[in-house]
Amino acid sequence: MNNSIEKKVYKKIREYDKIVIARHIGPDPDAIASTIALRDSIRLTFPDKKVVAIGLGVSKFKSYGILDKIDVEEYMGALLIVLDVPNISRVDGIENLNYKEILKIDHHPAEDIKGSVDWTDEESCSTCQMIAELLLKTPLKMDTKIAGNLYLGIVSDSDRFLLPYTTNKTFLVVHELIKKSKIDFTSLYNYLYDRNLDEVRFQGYIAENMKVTENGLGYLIIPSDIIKEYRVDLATPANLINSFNYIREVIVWTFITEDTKNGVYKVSIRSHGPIVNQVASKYNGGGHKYASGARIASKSEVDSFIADLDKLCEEYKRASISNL
Ligand SMILES: [Mn+2]
Repeated sequence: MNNSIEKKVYKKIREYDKIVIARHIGPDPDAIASTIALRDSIRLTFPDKKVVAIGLGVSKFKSYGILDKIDVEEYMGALLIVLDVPNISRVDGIENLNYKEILKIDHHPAEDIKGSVDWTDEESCSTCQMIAELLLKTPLKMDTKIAGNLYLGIVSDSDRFLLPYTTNKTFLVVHELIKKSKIDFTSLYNYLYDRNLDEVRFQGYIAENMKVTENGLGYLIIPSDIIKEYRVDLATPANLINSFNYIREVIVWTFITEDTKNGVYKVSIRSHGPIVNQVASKYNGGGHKYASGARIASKSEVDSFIADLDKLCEEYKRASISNL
């Protein structure tokens, strides 16, 4: 493994007796699976180390494993491993933690977190792909549960190998993962794709009500009453957004969900062409070039956000026509 980044990560992990692993707020399967897989691998490899994976638990993700509650006193001076998030303000659960240094592993474009060991790979489809590489290339151990978690994180973040971040390396890593762990991967899909009828009906509501501009922006503002009426939760629109891919009339699409409790609009954005993360960062968000999120404080800002995205679509359309 020479002096590879994986080796540097491994050495840093080996150096510490106390390790806290954290990820972004509002976690997705990649964030949850990567933290739990790395924690379990460190526990398996170094039984004497104290290692925890923190952040608010999400009940529908409990099949990946249970997150830890910590006593911050006990983890004073620990190594903080930050996964799947580039900005410190979005790391879940580290407010009172007195850590010594940060080790960062992430596939988002770099922002303010700078790890003393910093592995940022924008080419990677998921953080789970990076953790799988780490486990395959270093003495860190893997069992069936760990491999299954990593597989699901990769499948989820790449949207079943559909998104452009899926590369030959993704398939190589998945091949090695399955070969080494012998996971029965088809039986795992139920954990990702199981859903109730309320959610399917809510997907129908979105399809019925999404507005599409002549520039190809699909958008929908979802009032909190509708969330209640369909018995889904505030995270559901974001979970459904990839299902609206491959609609001929739509090049960028966004769901804006009213969160009355926190007084914000939670926004998810996907794109087929225009790069959307700059618009997202203008509205207190960020993310990938073609998959971003934001949090908007007021209805008037929501309107200007929609106008900005529509302009982006218009420019994109004009540029594609002049390239013909
Ligand atoms: Mn991710």
